[in-house]
Amino acid sequence: MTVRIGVIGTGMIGRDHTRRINQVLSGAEVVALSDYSPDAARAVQADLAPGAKLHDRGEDLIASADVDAVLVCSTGATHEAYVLAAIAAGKPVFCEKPLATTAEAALRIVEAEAAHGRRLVQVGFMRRYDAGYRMLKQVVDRQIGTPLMVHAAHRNQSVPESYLTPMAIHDTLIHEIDVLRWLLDDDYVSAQVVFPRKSRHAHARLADPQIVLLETKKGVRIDVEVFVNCQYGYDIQCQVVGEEGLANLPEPMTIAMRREARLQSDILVDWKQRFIDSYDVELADFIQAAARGTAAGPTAWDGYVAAITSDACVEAQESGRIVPISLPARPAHYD
Ligand code: ISE
Repeated sequence: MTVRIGVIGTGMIGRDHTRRINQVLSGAEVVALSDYSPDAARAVQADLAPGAKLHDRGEDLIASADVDAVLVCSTGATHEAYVLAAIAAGKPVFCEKPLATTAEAALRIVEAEAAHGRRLVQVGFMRRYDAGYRMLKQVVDRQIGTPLMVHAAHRNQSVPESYLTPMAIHDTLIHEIDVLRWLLDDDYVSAQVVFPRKSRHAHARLADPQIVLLETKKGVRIDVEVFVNCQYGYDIQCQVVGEEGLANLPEPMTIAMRREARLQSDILVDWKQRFIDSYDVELADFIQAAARGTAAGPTAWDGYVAAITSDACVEAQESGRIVPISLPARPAHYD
């Protein structure tokens, strides 16, 4: 069976996922496209999906009888409405992070999925599919004893003027929020944000870098440096310290060169390249599940927990306080 997919939002990642579905993966085809800029959708149609139908409104794409499953890659503020419409139509939906921009909105999605009675939502937390994080998880689960601390860093080379202080949480830290609770099989109980000396490369409305301190239910202490104008590249670090050992996330594969009296290797600059393989694996997982009329991987519940945690982190940014995080009980169907 070929899963007929409609993509809403054809900018950066929507374009890339269309390429992935039509040129890299098997089992699915992009048959419909929609973007608030019709020119952007038309360009993706011309370059990557000549057979796809263009829809002015995402809602019409979701309702279309030709579409079996939906990818929501539009701007975060539009996610809730599109995901709810897909659930109402009974269609599997892959939603890029964040699932929604507020915890209340994410909860509405969780409740709608529960009322529908079958899993339909996969959230685009692709790091869980990354080979490096999967290797790290095996070691953390079996070889370094009980985890005690995590030291992590999320560094972007630079960000545009439109990237503001809270986006360090909603847009950037959100990946660590998800992947670290998966890695540790734990949940968060508090968040604090401290601000080091500001980089001269950060614009006026962005505090950069930031250090986010998280505490988990099991007592693990986590520090994540978020530094989105680090200048030198896109760099993701993660070190877990356990009772009997320590484990690091592997560096991306690269050639070590000896040249002109220097030992050197390249560092990536584009975040889309860093996890390119995991995007392939996450979408393959979605396609397989969608062919069975359901969804796989990170759940709407994971999206909801990430939203609650993000909100706490933003409150911690603004208040300077340690903000408690409390979660309702996880509905049984997410176990
Ligand atoms: C972007 O949206 C991402 O998802 C990247 O992984 C992250 O590094 C970047 O900061 C975000 O803006």
